[in-house]
Amino acid sequence: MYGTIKKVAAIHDLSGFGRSSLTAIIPTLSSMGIQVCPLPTAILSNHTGGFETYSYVDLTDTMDDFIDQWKQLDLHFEAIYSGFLGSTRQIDIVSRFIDHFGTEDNLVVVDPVMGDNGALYSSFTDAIIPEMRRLIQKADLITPNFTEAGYLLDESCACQQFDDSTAKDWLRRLSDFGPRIVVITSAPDMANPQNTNVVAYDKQDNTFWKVGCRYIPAAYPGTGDTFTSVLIGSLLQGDSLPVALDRATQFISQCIKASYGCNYPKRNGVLLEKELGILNMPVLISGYEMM
Ligand code: PXL
Repeated sequence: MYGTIKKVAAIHDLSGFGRSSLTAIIPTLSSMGIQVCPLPTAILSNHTGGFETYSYVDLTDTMDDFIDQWKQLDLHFEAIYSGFLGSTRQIDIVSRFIDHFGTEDNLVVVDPVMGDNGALYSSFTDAIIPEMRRLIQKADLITPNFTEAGYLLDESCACQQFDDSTAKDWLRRLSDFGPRIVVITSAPDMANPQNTNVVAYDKQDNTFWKVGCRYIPAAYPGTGDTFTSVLIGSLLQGDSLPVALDRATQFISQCIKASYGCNYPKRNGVLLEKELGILNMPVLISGYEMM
């Protein structure tokens, strides 16, 4: 009889240096007892955030063959998780992947990776935005950061105007694209500018959640990938949405604090390997709120 390890199909790039995408996702989910099956979208020497140059091998042409093999193997995944996509053609491939491997019971997660801190990543043009709007229709759960949420909704919002009612409006409108659960990360906290929030909406239960943490003035590439990995791992372990949000937020805060405290270079990503053990400790819920 087979073991009972759950599997996640992870459709992301592999960046050799910098702890983003697959090099963050594989260790994080593996530490949580979940098997990652990577479907690579591109191979880079290093990620694109904070390095002047990078080498890039696009894998679009290899993906269909790869997927055909998985179809022949009749694989089943408890979750499908897509992130950084190297070309708009890849969006169609992921969309068809979801049509084939998505079921009533598994969790389809799309992280609409496009940008951060108010701008698109250097490898994208505006053409990615309507394509990503199309892809999120197929997801059960999406995890845009504040910048990506703004692009998806065609909204530019000054941080001082992002109050709870605006957050709820954005979450609802994003769920109108299709996903049952919407999570926005790095949302500004109007009441406490020294904090940042993760806000979330579960359309089926009609519940809104907020988890706050202290803002640290440092952006490390790959933290979105690690956050979403912990969120998925926690949900697959059977946690509720607010507990999963709480665990993911606490873990990322811990990674950022450990890295910031020793002045670790931002572009190297967070000191993930030092912190992974935390994911196996008893869960202490620190403070999610209903919004
Ligand atoms: O973590 C997001 C990400 C994924 N993949 C590549 C990136 C980035 C962010 O910079 O450059 C290649």
